[in-house]
Amino acid sequence: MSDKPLVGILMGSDSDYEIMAEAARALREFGVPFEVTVTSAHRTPERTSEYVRQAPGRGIRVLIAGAGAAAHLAGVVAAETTLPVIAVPIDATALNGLDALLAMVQMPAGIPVATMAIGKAGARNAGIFAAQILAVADSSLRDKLTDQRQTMAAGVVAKAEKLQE
Ligand code: RP5
Repeated sequence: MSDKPLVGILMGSDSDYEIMAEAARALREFGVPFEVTVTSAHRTPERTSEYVRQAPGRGIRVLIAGAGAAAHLAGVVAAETTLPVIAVPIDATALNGLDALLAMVQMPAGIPVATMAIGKAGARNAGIFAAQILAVADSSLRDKLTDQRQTMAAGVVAKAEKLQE
């Protein structure tokens, strides 16, 4: 796998980082190179647009976008590219992330985003899902994903057995 970033992790604010770090952690576990940037659909629309337009030329193959509140980032990103876009709703307001989830999941037909769960589980799954997309054309990455599933399953069995003690 190349050393150049294959996945771009975008977030609307640095306040999203604690959650979005889970996506980075998952990609690191699979050895997938990534980059992280803060860019907002509302506060920095031109920066967002420029990043997305340049991404394929720099080797980026998958984009992950995390945002809270009126979370238009993933949709705006998807509007600018045919790269796969994975959305992570962040719990940033009194609505506990439901606002972001609905904004991200209700894309109009024609501009899809793959919306994950709210918060850390969603961010981790975004990282794993990005790896799964890349694994379609990378058998060694596929093997790592299979190993991770087996490790996870073994962990569940070990915990179940411990409950029997
Ligand atoms: C969104 O607004 C960001 O993605 C963040 O989740 C939320 C709050 O941003 P800050 O006010 O903390 O910068 O655009």
